[in-house]
Amino acid sequence: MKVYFITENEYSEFMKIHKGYIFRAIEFTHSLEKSTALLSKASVAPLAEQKYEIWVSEKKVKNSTIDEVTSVSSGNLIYSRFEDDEKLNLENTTYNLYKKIFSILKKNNLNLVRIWNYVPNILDESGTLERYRQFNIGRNKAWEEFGPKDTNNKLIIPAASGIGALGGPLKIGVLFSKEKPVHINNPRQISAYNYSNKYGPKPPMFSRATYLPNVGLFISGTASIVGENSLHHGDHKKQTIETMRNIELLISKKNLVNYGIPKGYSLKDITDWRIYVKDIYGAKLIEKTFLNKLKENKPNYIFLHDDICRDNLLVEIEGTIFTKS
Ligand code: 3EB
Repeated sequence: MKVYFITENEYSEFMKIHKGYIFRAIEFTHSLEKSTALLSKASVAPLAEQKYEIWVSEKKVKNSTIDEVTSVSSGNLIYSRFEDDEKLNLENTTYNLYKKIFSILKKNNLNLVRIWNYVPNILDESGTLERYRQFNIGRNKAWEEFGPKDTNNKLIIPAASGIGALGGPLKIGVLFSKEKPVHINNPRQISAYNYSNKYGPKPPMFSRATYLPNVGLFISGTASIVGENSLHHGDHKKQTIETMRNIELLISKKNLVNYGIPKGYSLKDITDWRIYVKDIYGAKLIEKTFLNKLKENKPNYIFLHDDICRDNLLVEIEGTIFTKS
């Protein structure tokens, strides 16, 4: 798999060239439209000319509908998209979408690799509870009731991102695999599913990364959090450095060896990045700090403007290391 970030001008030619091999195509847009069969629309504003993220597979892909859910498969991997308008409330919508995810997971004997949650108006607290917290209650409830469990009866929790969207339906993208992945946490950070109730009545359900042998390492949305607390309030530069430090340790040999993974990685191994920036005025400094850290290695990244799930977080960074077997 290879991930490309492309501009409006390049889009139609690119799709023509790679026809039949497109595993995942996302447009980051100000619009609130529903996704179409071949193009996911994330209502997240692009900050640079690159506004499409396209995953191109080496093998021909198969487009299908699994239980009315738009899905694509390529070898060991399956990607499915779930979206729904909020009929009752966000908690209930989240619960129902996750219930559906778990039913497909079990029926088709799949594993969870990585999840992207696009939560409309994530920080809004005009209702009973901040919307990210409502989302977490629904997600947690579905997980407790229907989530996958290991042989010790412990919940299996994959990598994820939980980010804001400008509006529209709740959208969830799920990467499944036929082979068993390994879910990884970070010794600098409390596992998100063990966060205290300081951050909401129910914790967010995700691990810090997921490793899928012969495919790659999927790094969750990572922020300037150490332990469970946000560090460097108001400081774009320091939050970026702290975030990169978290990723560095997460993917290092020192951490991965505890999960039976034969080697470690460094930041330059990350094949594609997403950077979410809360304030446009902080974008230049965040980008400079990010590029500085990678030195001579020119990263493949997309730069997005988005609310992050805690008001004091100014930047969130995620990435993937696609390995060749
Ligand atoms: C954090 O570390 C930052 O709710 O699925 C990162 C990745 C974050 C995933 C999610 C939230 C989620 O807590 C926020």
